[in-house]
Amino acid sequence: MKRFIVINGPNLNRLGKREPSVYGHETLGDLEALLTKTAIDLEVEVSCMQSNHEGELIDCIHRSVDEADGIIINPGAFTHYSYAIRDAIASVDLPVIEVHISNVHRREAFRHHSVVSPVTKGQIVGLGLYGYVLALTALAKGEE
Ligand code: DHK
Repeated sequence: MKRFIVINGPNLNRLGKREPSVYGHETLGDLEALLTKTAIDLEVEVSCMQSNHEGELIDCIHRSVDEADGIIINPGAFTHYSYAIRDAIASVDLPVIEVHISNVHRREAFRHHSVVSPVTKGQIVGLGLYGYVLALTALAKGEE
């Protein structure tokens, strides 16, 4: 059975409490439950991690080489400036899909640029938690 890792970066543990007009009312637990249900429907395995620490996110990306067939990542604000996370993604030979809950292009200018996008398979923005469902579906049904 294919196995996928969902990695959420800084402040995403605050989902549900954090700026609900931007990120919605659902919690990280709600997201993980949604992805667990989606994985059952898709007949794949999913595991989720969240960290507020860049190095822990990088370690998880590295470990995924041995543990997963693909990665879904929302690097939070690291999206916009972490060359270290970008390089970690580039170092693993796995399909990686970048997800953002909000439509970053409608927000502050610093959110318009992602330094990780050039090393990902694709990017989904602005579709709320459903973006993760779409990413998991794409990886589960993809050829890679
Ligand atoms: C989440 C964050 O924490 C922000 O720093 C990004 C992203 C946007 C999101 O929409 O999921 O700018």
